[in-house]
Amino acid sequence: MMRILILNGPNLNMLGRREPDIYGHQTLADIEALCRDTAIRLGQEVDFRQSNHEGELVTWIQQAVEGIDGVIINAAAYTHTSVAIHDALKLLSVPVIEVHLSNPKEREAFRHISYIEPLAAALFAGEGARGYVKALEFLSTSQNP
Ligand code: CA2
Repeated sequence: MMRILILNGPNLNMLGRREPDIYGHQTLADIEALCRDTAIRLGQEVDFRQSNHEGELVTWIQQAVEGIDGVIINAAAYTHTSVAIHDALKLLSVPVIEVHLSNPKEREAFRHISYIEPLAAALFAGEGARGYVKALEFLSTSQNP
């Protein structure tokens, strides 16, 4: 069974409470449930996590060097700032998929740079929670082309 680590960065624990026009009405718990349902359909196992702390995300990525077959990451604001997360992702030999609920490239200029994109096998942005589903489907297909 394919084991997928799904990482979520700062403030995503606040989803559904503010800015629904940008991020939708779903909470992070709703997105986790959607990912778990999708993973069951695809025969995957998911470890779904969120942190507001850059170092904690780095540690989780380091731990994924063993025992994980793919990483899906919405690093939130750290997408646009974190060399540390970029460096940690470089340690991985499994596919990394970047996901965003909104499309950062259509927003403020400071969101146009992603430190994750150069390392990502695929990027799903601007489709809300559906992006997480697409990322799981992408990993499923990449394992069994
Ligand atoms: O669109 C995305 O998924 C983002 O990763 C979300 C980040 C943002 O910094 C990225 O540029 C794009 C922000 C997540 C903040 O989530 C909130 C949720 C509720 C209320 C306020 C912020």
